[in-house]
Amino acid sequence: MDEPSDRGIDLAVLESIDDRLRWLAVRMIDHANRRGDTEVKVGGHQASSASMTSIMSALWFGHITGDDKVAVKPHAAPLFHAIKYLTGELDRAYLTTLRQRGGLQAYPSRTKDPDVFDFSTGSVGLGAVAPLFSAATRRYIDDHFEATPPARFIAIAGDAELDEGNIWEAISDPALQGLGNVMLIIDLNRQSLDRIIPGIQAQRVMEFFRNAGWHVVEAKYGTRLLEAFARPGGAALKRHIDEMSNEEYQSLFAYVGSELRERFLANAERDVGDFLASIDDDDLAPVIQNLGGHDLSVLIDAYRSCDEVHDRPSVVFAYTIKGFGLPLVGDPMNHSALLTPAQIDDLREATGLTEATEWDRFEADTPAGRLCAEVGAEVNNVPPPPRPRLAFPLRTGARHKPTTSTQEAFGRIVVELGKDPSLARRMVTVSPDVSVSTNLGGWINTQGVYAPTKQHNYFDQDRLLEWDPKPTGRHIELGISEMNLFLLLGQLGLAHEHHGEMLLPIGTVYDPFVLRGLDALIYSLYNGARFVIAGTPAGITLAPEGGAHQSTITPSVGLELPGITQAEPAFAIAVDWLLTDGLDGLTDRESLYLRLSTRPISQEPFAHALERLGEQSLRAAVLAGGYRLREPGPGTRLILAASGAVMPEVLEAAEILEDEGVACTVIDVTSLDRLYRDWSHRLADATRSASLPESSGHIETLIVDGERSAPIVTVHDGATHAMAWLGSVFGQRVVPIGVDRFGESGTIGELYELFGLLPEQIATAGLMAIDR
Ligand SMILES: Cc1ncc(C[n+]2csc(CCOP(=O)(O)OP(=O)(O)O)c2C)c(N)n1
Ligand SMILES: [Mg+2]
Repeated sequence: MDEPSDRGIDLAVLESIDDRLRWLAVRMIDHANRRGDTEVKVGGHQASSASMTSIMSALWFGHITGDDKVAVKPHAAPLFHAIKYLTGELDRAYLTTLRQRGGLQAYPSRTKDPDVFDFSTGSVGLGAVAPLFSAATRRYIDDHFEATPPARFIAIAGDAELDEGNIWEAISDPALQGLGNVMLIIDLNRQSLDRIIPGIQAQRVMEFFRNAGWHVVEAKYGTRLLEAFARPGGAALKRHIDEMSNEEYQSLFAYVGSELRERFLANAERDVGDFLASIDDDDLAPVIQNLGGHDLSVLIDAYRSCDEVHDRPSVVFAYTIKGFGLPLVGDPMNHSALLTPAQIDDLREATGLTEATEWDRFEADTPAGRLCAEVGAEVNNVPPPPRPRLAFPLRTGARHKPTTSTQEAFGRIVVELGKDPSLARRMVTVSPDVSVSTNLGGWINTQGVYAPTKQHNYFDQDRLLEWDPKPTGRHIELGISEMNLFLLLGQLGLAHEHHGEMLLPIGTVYDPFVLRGLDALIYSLYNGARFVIAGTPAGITLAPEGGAHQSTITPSVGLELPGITQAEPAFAIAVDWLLTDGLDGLTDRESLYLRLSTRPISQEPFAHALERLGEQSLRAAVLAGGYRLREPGPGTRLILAASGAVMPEVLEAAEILEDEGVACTVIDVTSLDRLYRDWSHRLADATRSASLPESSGHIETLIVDGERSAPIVTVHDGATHAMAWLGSVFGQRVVPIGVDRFGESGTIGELYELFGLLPEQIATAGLMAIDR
């Protein structure tokens, strides 16, 4: 193996880099755990890193080039940092900061690590397919903008990640087929966190990939094993290894020489022993334990074979052993195990290093040093320029019916935005089989459905919905997988950073099923992606649809998640302002989550507010989180604060109360999130500087002087908890009304009654709040 391979790659050089990477990753974790400056275990994964060192060295130093994007298995983060260090992107000082504040993150982070990962990973399964969604985004970009340079999209995942259903949802979606530039590499060490995976049935999993249209490659045996199999009688060795259980094969890694021979042959047929007689004791372990996933030339061949397949994604099953090259190799309990200081000393020595040189890079004028510099110059990340600012109107020209729903308004506004070609070219909608029922029909008819190749349309052209998929289309239809929705939105929402063109992605989803894709939503936000989602319809207001479709806790999800603003407007023009501003905010602010409803309500109260406050000031208030929809008459003060579809009941309750001599202010809370943040951030800042906050933020304009001791009734088609904090700002009593149980089928009236949302019930709650 010492001479340069015929591919122009010097395997000896690659192997020395491979050894150094394994050492650096293991030592970084060791160092983090021996600093002794934390009260909890620091952790880190030496065995998981060692399992895929060769996979990563072969990839970085023997395969990838400039524009390729790679997602790294969560537990291999230290290896990535070691690569970035050796190739010059990461400063040496960081090597001793793993899992430290301001240092290297425990798991790959696009946004927090100093050496930028293409994808964050951590929640297993999501990173394994994120590059697939990125490749789909690249294909979309190439079809709608000038073609980008060729790039490959690669994920390296642990084998236990394949337990996560989101992987199977992704690979089977028709929208994600045909992506020949995708390669998923599975670190098949047959071990997860707790155990050796019982009968992993690798073949069965491979069959799943084949059935989903993937090209499957196995890197099972290393060069030495393959050579042995090819010798006369070698077939017996192959048969014996193939028939052995995972557990038994793995247990052999603790042994060498005659003891290994004895254990290996314990249940073997005679011909296996006969064949092995030709191999010396010293040579036995390097042959029997020679897995493809630790053989650099086998791996590079496997990667290259994937490049030759252009019409579908590839998956490489690289057979490995957890802890390869370390004393804890193959131990079923090695997931969190750490080498002892003495074992570290041995490994340092075996790597040819001393305490003085242990963190060094290769000398620049050595073959390894030159290869590191070459790879660094080609693949290291250049920070992207800032996102462009686009010209958005303050409000679109969309016209709305006198009585309309926020969902209907949303559909019209999206169509209207699409009339400006400079916006339309960047807008892309996505829906998991609910585009029609979330009012994207108009957009689809004007902009078309996307498919990478034009599809034949067998149906008449004059139907209500034109479904004629073609490369110029701007709607991507997914199967019913909310995981796929949020993973795709996440990658579309990183198009600027990954592909050099900013997109304005808008996803629609039935509001309750935001929760079905929640981890993917969190994942995409954590990656720093920016997009808009319309959760619609929401709440018990979609009455007859029943409890399984009625969302209750989604407002809190939107409010509490970082990186996204939750908004729940009641009126059409407010939807327009929020959506237009939200898309503008994708340039330099954050994502937007609109919670919408199919309930048509009269737009008249809003028209009055518009007249009273003026467009400029009302728009600013709506964007800041709320406005005073109704001013009170004289009398005992009461505040009704509400969001969304319940507004007609709230306004009617105010009239009832006014008749009883209660002066009712009605606040339309358009974004609980903005209102809460404005207040709570000021509080946190004040606490930090130990001085009273000068203002409570926008809420001061909603609850004005003279009202700040009045009780508040909060009204929401959602769980009551989300709004209940409103009283804390000025110390007011709160009676929260909303939906704290699962819903059921019925009319809006029946269900509103069930949850105390009818005008009379709201009024009664108001009187109670005053009396108490
Ligand atoms: C969604 C999710 N569930 C659980 C975990 C905790 N966890 C981290 S790694 C792991 C096992 C990983 O096994 P594998 O993917 O085979 O990687 P290996 O350690 O073998 O390299 C588990 C259960 C997680 N990170 N994410
Ligand atoms: Mg594993």
